[in-house]
Amino acid sequence: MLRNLISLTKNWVFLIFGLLIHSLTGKTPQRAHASLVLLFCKTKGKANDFLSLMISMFYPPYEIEETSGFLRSLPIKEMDEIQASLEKDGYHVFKERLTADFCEQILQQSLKIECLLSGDEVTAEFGRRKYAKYDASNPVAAFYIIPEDEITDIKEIQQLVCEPLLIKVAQRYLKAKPIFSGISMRWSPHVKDTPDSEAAQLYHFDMERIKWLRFFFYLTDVDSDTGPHCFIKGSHRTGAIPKYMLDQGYARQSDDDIFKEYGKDSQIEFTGGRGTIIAEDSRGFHKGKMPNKGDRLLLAFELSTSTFGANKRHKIRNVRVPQFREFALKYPRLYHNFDFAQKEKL
Ligand SMILES: O=C(O)CCC(=O)C(=O)O
Ligand SMILES: [Fe+2]
Repeated sequence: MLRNLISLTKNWVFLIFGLLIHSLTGKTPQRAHASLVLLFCKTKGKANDFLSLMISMFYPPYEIEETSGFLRSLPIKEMDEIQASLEKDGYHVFKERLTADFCEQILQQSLKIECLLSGDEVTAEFGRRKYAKYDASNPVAAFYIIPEDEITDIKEIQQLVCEPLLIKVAQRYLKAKPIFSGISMRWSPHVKDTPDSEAAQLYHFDMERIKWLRFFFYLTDVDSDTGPHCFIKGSHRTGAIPKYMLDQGYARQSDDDIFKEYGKDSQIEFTGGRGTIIAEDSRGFHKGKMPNKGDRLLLAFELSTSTFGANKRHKIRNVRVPQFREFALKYPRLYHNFDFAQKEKL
């Protein structure tokens, strides 16, 4: 009991000190990020709720009038429904999709880029970093990670990071000004018959930020065999993860343990055609199901209330979309985690 209290106090001190350093330098000391994870686990999420309430007082949502996106702007009733399902279930699948052409443009560019090979075997085998272009006819790794600076240089991706609908949905959920972070794009081919831990094919919760809403975009058709993203309904809520699981910290969980705890019915397997957009509070349990055949190209990013946590900034080498430039001037906090190249300084 006393040991617990001492540990809690110590971690709050590290966290508050880290927040101070972060506000001065933009960087989070590793120890402070570790304290965020530990306090999430010890308080079943209450620490994050408290911190995000504080942040939302300092950074209340933007007034965003624009309806200039390529996704339809939604009536207030529909926005309320999305908000309610995010709060209750932790996810929302949008009725609107990216067009096939939009997805194809991104996919084609992903094939030209040298990806970082990843996966349990790759990590063990190569040790050092290894890069290769994705070749669907001969995949050699469970995970092909497209380097982040290449992703942010793609025109269509820049269109997505100034898409008013996504920003509006996120800031309603966060109750604060959102910041784009955690941009990733990965090919997950079928290469083996056991789920890959490195490739996020086992259940886990994310904890890179204090509060965030993560968006997933399917750039290929995804059915039950080609690696759908999966989520445990309601597991994002405060108190929803049992103590014995939280006591393991940031650990991966087996399907069996997850189903024992939540029941198999609480698992949502998001199947959907290319262009499907999912919003999810990924502090709840989620994974990418191991593909049994074919492959999946997934784009993801989150909108967070603060960049405190993982020190992962994004570079913008070229601004390719006029609305992106406009938004960067008008809503600077959205791009607080982006470093614009000198020639693109706004
Ligand atoms: O590949 C997936 O569907 C899961 C990805 C994931 O865990 C994440 O983006 O946080
Ligand atoms: Fe994750």
